[in-house]
Amino acid sequence: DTVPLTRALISVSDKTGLTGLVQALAASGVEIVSTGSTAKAIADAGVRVTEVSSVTGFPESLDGRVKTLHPGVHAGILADLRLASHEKQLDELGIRPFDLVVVNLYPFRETVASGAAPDAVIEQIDIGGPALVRASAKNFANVAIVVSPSRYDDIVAAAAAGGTGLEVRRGLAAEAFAHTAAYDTAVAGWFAEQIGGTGAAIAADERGTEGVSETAVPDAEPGFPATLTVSADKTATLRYGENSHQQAALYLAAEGHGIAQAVQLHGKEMSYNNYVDADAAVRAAYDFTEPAVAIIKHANPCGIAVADEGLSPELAIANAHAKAHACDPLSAFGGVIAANRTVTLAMAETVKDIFTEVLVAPAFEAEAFELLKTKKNLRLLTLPEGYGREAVELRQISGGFLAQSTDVFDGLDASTWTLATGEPADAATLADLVFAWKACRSVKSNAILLASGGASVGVGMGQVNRVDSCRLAVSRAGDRAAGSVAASDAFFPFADGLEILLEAGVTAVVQPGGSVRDEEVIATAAKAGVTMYLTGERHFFH
Ligand code: 93A
Repeated sequence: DTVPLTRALISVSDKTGLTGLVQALAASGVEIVSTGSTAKAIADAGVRVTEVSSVTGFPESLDGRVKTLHPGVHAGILADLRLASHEKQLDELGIRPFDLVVVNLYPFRETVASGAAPDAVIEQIDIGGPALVRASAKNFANVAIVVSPSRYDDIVAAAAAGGTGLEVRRGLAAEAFAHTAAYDTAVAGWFAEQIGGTGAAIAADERGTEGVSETAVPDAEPGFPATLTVSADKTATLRYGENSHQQAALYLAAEGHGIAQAVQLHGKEMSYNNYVDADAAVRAAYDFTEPAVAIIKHANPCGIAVADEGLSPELAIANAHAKAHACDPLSAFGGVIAANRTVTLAMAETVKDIFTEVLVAPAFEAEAFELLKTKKNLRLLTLPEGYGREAVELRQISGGFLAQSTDVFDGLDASTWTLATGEPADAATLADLVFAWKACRSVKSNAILLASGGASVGVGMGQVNRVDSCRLAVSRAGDRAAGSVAASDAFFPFADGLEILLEAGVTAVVQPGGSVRDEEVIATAAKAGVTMYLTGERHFFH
C-alpha cells in the first residue's frame, strides 16, 4: 500500500512553504515537474525542475489558461498502476506516472474580496488546478494529493520514510475534494450574485428533479393566493444536515438576496447548521441602523450590541463586537457572528482570538481579511449586495407549508409606545429600551432580554414559560442585571416573571401589553417605582 515518492507535479498560486518542500523532496530524490511561476520559484530556490511544457510537448498557452490540461499530465495522474493494462498503455504512450501532486488554486475568493472587476474575477477561476486536484484525489490508490501547505511537513517526512501509506492518501483525497467543493461553492455564489441572486443558471440540469417544488405559497402582497410555485436551484450538497446521519443540500431561491447567496471568501465548507445560525445572526444584526454585531449559538443570540456613539468607523464595529461578546463569553465560544458594517482590522484582531465558526458581514477591510485568513477553520462570508429578507416567510410542516409576511421593524418609533407607569425614561434609558426591544425580536420565544449601554447583558431564550426566561436572563446577567432595562417579546401573563426582573434591579421595562392581567403587572412595576412602556405589538419568534 505504500507508494514511494519519485515524481511530483507542483503547481501552486500560494507559494507559502514551497522552498522548504521542494528542497526536501529533491534531497529525497523526487523529480519535480512544475508550471510557469511555480517552476520559476523552484528554480530560484536552487532546485532542479522540469517545465510542464516539456512534459506535454505543448506550450503553456492562452495567457496560462491552458497549462496542465493535457493527456500527458492527466494520464500520468489517473493511471491505476495496480492494473497491468494501465501500465502498458502509459508505456506505449510514452507517459510517466506521477505519485505526488501539490496544488493550490487561483485566489478566487481573495480576488472577489479585493473588489476586483468581474473580468478579473473570472480570470481567477481555476480550471486546470481543480482538474489536477480531482484527478489525483480520485486516484488516491496511486497518488498523494496535497492542497494545503500545512501538509508539506507530512509529505517531506513520508518522502524520507519511503513513501505515502494508503490511509494517508485517502485522507488527503477527502481533504482535496472538500477543497474543490468549497472553491466551486464560492464561484457559484459569486455567479449567483452577478445574475441578481437568482442562481437560475446553476445546476439547471437538476431543475424539475430536485430544485423545483410546486406548493402553495403566497405572493409578496397581502393577498395569499391559492397556489404559487417556489423555484430554487440546488447549488450545493452539504456534508450533512443538522446531524451527521442526515443528508442535506442548499438551494438558492429565485430572486433571493439573503444568506443563501452570501459569498464564502475563506474557511471550511459551510454546514447546514452554519447556514441556519448565519441567517439568525444577520437577522439580529441587521435590524439596527447603527453599527451592530450579533453572536449566535443554536439560532439564538448570546450577545447583541450596537457601537457606542462618536467612534470612528474603524473602531465602531470592533466596539459593537466587544460589547456583544462581553454579554456571554462562555456561550460565544464556537459562535456565528454577523456584523452590519465592514469588518475592520480592529474587529479582526479581537475575533481572531475567539473560536468562531462563521463571520458574516457586508465586506472585509483588506488587512482584516488577511489577518482572519490565518484562521483556517473560520468561515468568512460577505452578504450579497441589496441584502434583504423575503417579504413572505415559509416554513415547512408535515404535509404542507405555512406562510406569513415577514416580521420587520419599519422605522421603530418609541413615541408610539404607551407609558404604563413610572417616570418617562431619560434619553439614555429610552435608547436602551429601544435597543432591547429590537434585540429581543431575534431571540426565540419566550424571550427576555436585559440591556445596558447599547448591549445585551443577559438573554433568556426559548423557555416554555416566561418566568424561566426571566430567571435565565437575570442569572446570565449576574450583577449586571441591576440598573439594566428589560424587554419581553410578549406580554407578562402574570406578575411573577416581572417580579424576578424587579428583584434583580431592572430599572425600566418594555413589553407589548395586552394581557388580561395587565393591571396587576403594571401595578407591580408601579410599586417598585419602575418605568414600563407598552408597545402594543408583540414579536414572537419560534
Ligand atoms: O488557468 S488554469 O485553469 N489552466 C491550467 O491548465 C492550470 N494548471 C494549473 N490554471 C491552472 N493551474 C493553476 O495554476 C494551479 O491551480 C495553480 O494555482 C496555478 C499555478 O500556476 P503558476 O505556476 O503558473 O503560477
